[in-house]
Amino acid sequence: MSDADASGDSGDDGSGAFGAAIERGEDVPLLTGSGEYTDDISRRGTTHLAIRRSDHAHARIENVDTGDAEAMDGVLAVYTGEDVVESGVPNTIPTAWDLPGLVQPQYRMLATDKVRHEGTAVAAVVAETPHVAHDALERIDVEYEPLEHVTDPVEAVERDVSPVHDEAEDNVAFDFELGDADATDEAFADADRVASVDLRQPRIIPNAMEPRAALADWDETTEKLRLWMTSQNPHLHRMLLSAGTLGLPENKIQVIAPEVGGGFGSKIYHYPDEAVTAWCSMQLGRPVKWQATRSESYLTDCHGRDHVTTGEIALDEDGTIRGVRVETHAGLGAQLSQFGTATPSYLYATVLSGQYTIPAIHCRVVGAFTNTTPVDAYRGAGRAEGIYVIERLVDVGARELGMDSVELRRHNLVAPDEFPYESAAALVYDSGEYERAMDLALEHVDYDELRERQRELRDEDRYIGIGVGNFIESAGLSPSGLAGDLGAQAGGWESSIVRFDSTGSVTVLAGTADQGQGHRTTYAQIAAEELGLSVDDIDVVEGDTDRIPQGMGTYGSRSASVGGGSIARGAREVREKARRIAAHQLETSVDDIEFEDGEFHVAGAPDRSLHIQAIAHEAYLGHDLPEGMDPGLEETNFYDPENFTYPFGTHVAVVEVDPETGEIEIERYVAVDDCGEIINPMIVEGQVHGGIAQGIGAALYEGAAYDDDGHLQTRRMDEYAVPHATQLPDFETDNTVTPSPHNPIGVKGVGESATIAATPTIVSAVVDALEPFDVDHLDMPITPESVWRAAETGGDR
Ligand code: PCD
Repeated sequence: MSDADASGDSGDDGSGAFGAAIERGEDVPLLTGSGEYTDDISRRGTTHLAIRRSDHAHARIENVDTGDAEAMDGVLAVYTGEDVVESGVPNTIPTAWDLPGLVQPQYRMLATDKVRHEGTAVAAVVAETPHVAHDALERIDVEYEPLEHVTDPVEAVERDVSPVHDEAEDNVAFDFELGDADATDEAFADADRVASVDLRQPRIIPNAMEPRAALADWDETTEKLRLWMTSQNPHLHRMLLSAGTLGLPENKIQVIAPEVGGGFGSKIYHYPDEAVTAWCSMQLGRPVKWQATRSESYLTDCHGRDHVTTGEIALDEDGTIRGVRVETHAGLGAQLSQFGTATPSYLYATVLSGQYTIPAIHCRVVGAFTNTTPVDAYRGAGRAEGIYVIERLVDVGARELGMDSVELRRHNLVAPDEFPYESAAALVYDSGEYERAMDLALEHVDYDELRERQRELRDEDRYIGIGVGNFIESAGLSPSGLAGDLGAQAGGWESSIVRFDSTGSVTVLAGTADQGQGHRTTYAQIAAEELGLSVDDIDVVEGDTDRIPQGMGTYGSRSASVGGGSIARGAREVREKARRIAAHQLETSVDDIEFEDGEFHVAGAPDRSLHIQAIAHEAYLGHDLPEGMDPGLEETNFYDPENFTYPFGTHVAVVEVDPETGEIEIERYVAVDDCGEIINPMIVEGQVHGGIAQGIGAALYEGAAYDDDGHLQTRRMDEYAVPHATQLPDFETDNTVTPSPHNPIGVKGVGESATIAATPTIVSAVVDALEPFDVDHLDMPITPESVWRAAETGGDR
């Protein structure tokens, strides 16, 4: 580690594992096919569940006839919403975040009265094989009375439509405000210029490689439920399932997340489907497995974004930003999901200051129910939407002033000596050197020369665009007190256990849950560093609530800072206990013991030493420990950081557009990211690569489309465009390192950063290319058609 303060409080020398590009040990089982995903697991007598879903966007359920399905060979049971109600379980799917004035309609495992979006679960078939279960779905006869539907968040609120929920006649779930409206009005009245942009951030679909799945096994004799599921947060799922949904105490539920093939936010949510799987097992007393099909995933995995926004920026002639005003209609879908309420409010409005000192900010968000799949976290959740708005505003502001957009950015950056920086959008940024990262990114592309080239090429009717995206992210969701003040129904801490055994090997049990991020490698690096061991001495366990008693899970780029912070703290406590044992056995005082490469030795007498692994053995023998010390060598740690971490950086894209065909080619993509101390540079680079790809996907390709009947049109991989590798350039990545003072290892998150940065960067580049055609904004996804149309109609060509 490069920073002495961040590397630990002891001044001891670590093993050098932290910061090394160590290969991901977890990949071997995944690449050789021995990794176990939920669907690979089977219990004796496993049965199979398939879920009948509505093909209406909005309808009253008149009747559900299950007779034919029940009569099929191999069908064990067919359940409807009424059956769940009659079973007497609490049967609610709770949201995890309350907001002032929030309307919280009933949300049940299986619908009873109405279906509110295409894909709503209406009935459940359990059969001996998955094929029979799926065939039986077609034999269920559901009679509907169709109702008027709405899929657009603005229409939902403004047009007189039949409400999604009777409780919210105008379809408004919440009307949220942040910032100072009066101060913002004043800033706008005083400023020299105002620029504005109307924009849409389309609904996108997370597209994890592995569709959701669950296997539930209810043991009637112990009255205990074991539930394997594709979860980013098994403990949170245990909590939400217990009281609210199934009516079991937490100690009667074990949630296991085995290998999980990607989440990107879609596996945070406590969906009805996994709960139904568990409930069916409780009814039948047999194990029940549900594996979503790919189309079922498109239809029911949470979608992301879906914002319609008007943004305004007030500026002085010299480029000083005076204020920002934002009004957004956020589509929530038909139900309030886990983070469906927090994402477009607290995770969105609070980042609207971006990297800039903006004295006055006001944001209003109307959260609207629509007859669509519920919206929840998708990579960047809330922060991506907010940074997109401020970066678009800075670009249109620069256009308004006739100023280079980099100069406008530079003029308003929060300076290094202003940290901790309290923004007008209510966050306190931890640390940052924004200009250093921006300059590094600009250097990579040779910005001034590039602008020169752009001018020359325009004379030849060739149009390149240079897009610059500055971002911050509020990463590492915590601390609990603040989360509570803001309405969260859960804490923001993380928990871990660091345990030596008597042979000197170490097990780290962590409350987070990996879906591909590389926790097993990076957590081993953290523990190895603190304990002076090699990563091979350390085994990392996640994703099993019976092995790891407590945790909050993996989302909001929190695992490195909150989970990793907890592991570092636990490892340090373990090391200090070992130090006391060493002092005792070496017959010296604790203060005289030094620690290096796993070895405790007496200061000035390096040959009088004991290795930490030998001490572990002694700790479990318990024969010769300091007076009053308990045997064993393990610590359970709960860690509640004082604040988020604030990763930041600058991305630059160079594109060429062809106004004749609308074709967009990304020539170069440079990403400079600062995620504080880097645990593993190879993993961080991988996170940035994946993040850029998804950010570009949103800018140029992706979008969930509903037709006039409220049917999802993008429900297969050949209908929903994610970028292919051949459509992406080689990414050029670099880092600056500004440690976070908010956790013991100085790290900031990185998992979502590049997604947040890439989308505005690409949009900025395409719009910049089209400047000669007077185009100052294009909505996503920017397709060749939209470029061609803009070039035809946008300007004076
Ligand atoms: N790291 C390092 N260093 C630093 C930071 C970090 O090394 N400084 C690393 C760690 O350790 C890990 C990673 O990296 O391994 C990441 O981290 P973070 O940032 O902390 O994060 P996390 O928590 O772990 O994770 C989460 C994220 C998110 S959030 C998302 S979406 C996505 C990302 O992650 N998802 C995913 N990424 C990824 N990857 C993969 N492979 N897969 C997936 O699924 Mo949300 O909220 O949920 O919307």
